[in-house]
Parts: sequence; structure tokens; C-alpha cells
Amino acid sequence: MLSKSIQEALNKQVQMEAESSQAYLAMASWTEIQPGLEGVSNFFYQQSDEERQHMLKLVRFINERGGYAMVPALEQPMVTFPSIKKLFEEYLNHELKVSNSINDLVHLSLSEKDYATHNFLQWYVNEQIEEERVARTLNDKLELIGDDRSGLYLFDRDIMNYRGKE
Ligand code: OFO
Repeated sequence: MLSKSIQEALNKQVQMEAESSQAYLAMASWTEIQPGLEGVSNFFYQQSDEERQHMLKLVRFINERGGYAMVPALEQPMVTFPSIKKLFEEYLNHELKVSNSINDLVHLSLSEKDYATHNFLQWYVNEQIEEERVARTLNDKLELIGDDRSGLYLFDRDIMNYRGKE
């Protein structure tokens, strides 16, 4: 059975995963209408789907443990971006924020001796390690590319290779 505070914190995480899904959907849509960024757009469509899965996993867990997962209201995410570089910075910052939030949840579960939730959260801890790695790698690549248009062409072509999953 979940304590009230754990239930609330897990529901906040539901909201965060839903917001991640929306934020990446906005990135997918914006890059889809820019010339030559089909690869980046596909990448964010997939990221958005994954975040929805992360949200659902939490919803099912909360309900399974005797709580109630409440579908949250969402704010509109950033829908236009000054540059592709800024978009990827935004992506990395977002992942760092999510990692912090997962860490806080892990801390709370330990302080309340809720080992079932603690165990459940390990999947998210590992997922965030991977997602931060991918986001950092992509930011580093863009830094290297600078204003080189052929570099950006290759970046778009190869972006799926940096995911390290599939
Ligand atoms: Fe939900 O995995 Fe990153 O944010």
C-alpha cells in the first residue's frame, strides 16, 4: 500500500512524464516542418512515445499498489525553437530535470522504507542514465558540427544510431 506522500510524489512523476511526452512531440512536430530534419523529427516522435510508456508504467504501478493515478492537466510545451542547437539544449535540460525528480523519489521511498516503490524506481534510474547519455552525446555532436551544413546533414541521417536501444 502506498503512503499518501509517496502516492502524491508518484503522481507528480506521472505529470512529468506526460509533460516530457508533450515536449518531445512539440520538438518532433517543429523539426518535421524544417527542411532536411526528418531524422531528428523521427527521433523525437519516438522519444515522445517512450515518455508516454514511462507515464503508463507509473499509472499502472500506482493503481496496482492501492493508490489512484490521476491523469494530470498539462501546460503547453515550448512549440517553436530559435535553432536546432537550442532545441537539443532544451532536451538535455529537460532530461536533467527528470533525473533530479527521480532521484528525489528514490530518496523519499528509502526514507519511508517503501522498498517495493524503491525497487520499481530502479528501472527509471537506469533509464535516466541512458537518456542523459544520449542527450549529451547529441549536444556534443552539434557543438562539433557548428555551422557546417554537411555535418548537420550527417547528424540528421545518423541520429537513430546514438540511441543505444532498439
Ligand atoms: Fe521518462 O525518460 Fe527521460 O525523461
